[in-house]
Amino acid sequence: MIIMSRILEPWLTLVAVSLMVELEGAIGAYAGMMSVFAAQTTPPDPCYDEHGNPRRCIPDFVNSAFGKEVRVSSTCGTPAAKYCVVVTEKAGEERSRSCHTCDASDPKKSHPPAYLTDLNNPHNLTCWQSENYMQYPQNVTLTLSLGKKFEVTYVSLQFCSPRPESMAIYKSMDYGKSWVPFQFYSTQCKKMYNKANKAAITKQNEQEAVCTDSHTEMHPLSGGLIAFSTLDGRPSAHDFDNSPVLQDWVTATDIKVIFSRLHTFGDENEDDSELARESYFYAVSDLQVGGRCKCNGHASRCVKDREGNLVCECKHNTAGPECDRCKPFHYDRPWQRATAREANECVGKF
Ligand SMILES: [Ca+2]
Repeated sequence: MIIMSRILEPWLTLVAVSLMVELEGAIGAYAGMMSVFAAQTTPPDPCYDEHGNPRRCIPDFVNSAFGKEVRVSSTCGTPAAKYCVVVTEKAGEERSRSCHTCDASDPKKSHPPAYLTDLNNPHNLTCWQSENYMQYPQNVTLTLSLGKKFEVTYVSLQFCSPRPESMAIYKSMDYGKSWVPFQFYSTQCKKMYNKANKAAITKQNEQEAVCTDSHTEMHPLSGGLIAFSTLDGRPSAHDFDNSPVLQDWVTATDIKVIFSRLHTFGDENEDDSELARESYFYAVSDLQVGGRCKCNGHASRCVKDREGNLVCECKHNTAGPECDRCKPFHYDRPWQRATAREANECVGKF
């Protein structure tokens, strides 16, 4: 035993030393990581300059739809149903269809609404899909609540099916009580939405939705995109700071997309209409709502409050979910939105 321990001792010492070195290395790395975290959690406050003077600050640009629940009026798979995808369509050639099953009870064959706002991996697209042949005058509706007011820059949809022949994007500013149109897409704007195709936007109608026949072609049969840019073509966009009309136009608490009419090859009324109708549905791999949490220039981020609601982390002596008023005892001048030049902080005498 004594001999054994003498032989073991140096070895044990060696193990102990190397363990110490490893531990120290780990602690060093850990300390390094901690200082990185510290630097991340306490950066200089973007709402104040280096002299402590207030300045405009805005939350990061995000896809505010990501991970949020979308309420959908029609989803395939309850009960399980066959659907077909047109796989070849060349001039003069027969269309060929590849058929599959949508089954909500089988994770490998389901196409739930959660697939609209999950992580968008281009190599492994996950698609929400409607029931077959929800054709006009039936429509299919997607409704998304952002949880608070956002300033929306764009709304985009990436399709797994052909893009719709007619669809509309609406927004709400009062959590879904009332809706106003954002944009219409249709090959027949006048007939479907009573709007002229590609009407000009002037300073007088900057808050009006436009209809366009762009991006309404049936092709590509999969992978097509619809991207609505809220400020595109609106005259005051370059002077957004001084345009209450456009500030209002881009503000939304909820987004609704209504698919009104499916593109078809015109074969759904033929003898084998059953098979044809199984080829027509809406399918979307990604719904994005790009924008910033609306804080009127008085907060650099939004956080969850005690009730779990998303709210601005207000600075400049402001308060309210959108920093849209002065906090108590700071009413010495009226509340104002911050601009690039002026923070317009609330002030009070003490
Ligand atoms: Ca997806």
